[in-house]
Amino acid sequence: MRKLYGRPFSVYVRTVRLCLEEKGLDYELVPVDPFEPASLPVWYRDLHPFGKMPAFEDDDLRLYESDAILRYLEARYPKPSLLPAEPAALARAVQAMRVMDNYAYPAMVWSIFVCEVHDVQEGSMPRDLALSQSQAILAELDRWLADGPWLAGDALTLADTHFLSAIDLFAMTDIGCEMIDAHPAVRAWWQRLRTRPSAVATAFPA
Ligand SMILES: N[C@@H](CCC(=O)N[C@@H](CS)C(=O)NCC(=O)O)C(=O)O
Repeated sequence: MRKLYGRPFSVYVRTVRLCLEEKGLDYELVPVDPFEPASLPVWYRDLHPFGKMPAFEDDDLRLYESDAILRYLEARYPKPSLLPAEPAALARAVQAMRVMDNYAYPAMVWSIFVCEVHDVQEGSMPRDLALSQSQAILAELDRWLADGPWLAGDALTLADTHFLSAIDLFAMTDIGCEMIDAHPAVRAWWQRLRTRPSAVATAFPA
């Protein structure tokens, strides 16, 4: 039986859940919360030596790092395919996923969403910088969406599902909503994505 360890509010747990749901794969979500280190069972260090979420098991295979888990799922359960075969589209998908990790996650999630919604004083960067990074990210999404309805072209890929949570959380702030509204192609893509059964099934808890 596949087991995914983590909590439903985590961006990186959700990216794996979205992949599992899109591929129609059953799994058990085992609740461990690295944000409450005292609650972490001792055995969790065997699954994730760095104490983050998610960790994943498929029979005897144990993995951590969401990208490794996603690559495994894509290779082991190739239907439906969630990464393009064509080299340029594959590169675009991978590039979009790294833009989410390296720019959207720190700016949109940790510096705008967390500070505004959880009333945290200091994000991972100053607010002005986070807003200009967010603006650059939305402009890139717009540019990519000029080539097709999904971030890497004609078909939904892991790039779309990986990006969804950052936009969902950013949109929970007034400024995020305003900025998304100023990018109609991004708003339409987000609407298409967030209403998919996989997105509804893994929506962040209220
Ligand atoms: N690069 C890791 C990132 C995992 C990550 O940062 N997880 C966050 C939750 S979304 C976490 O466990 N944070 C707990 C902490 O930093 O103490 C991956 O892709 O799996």
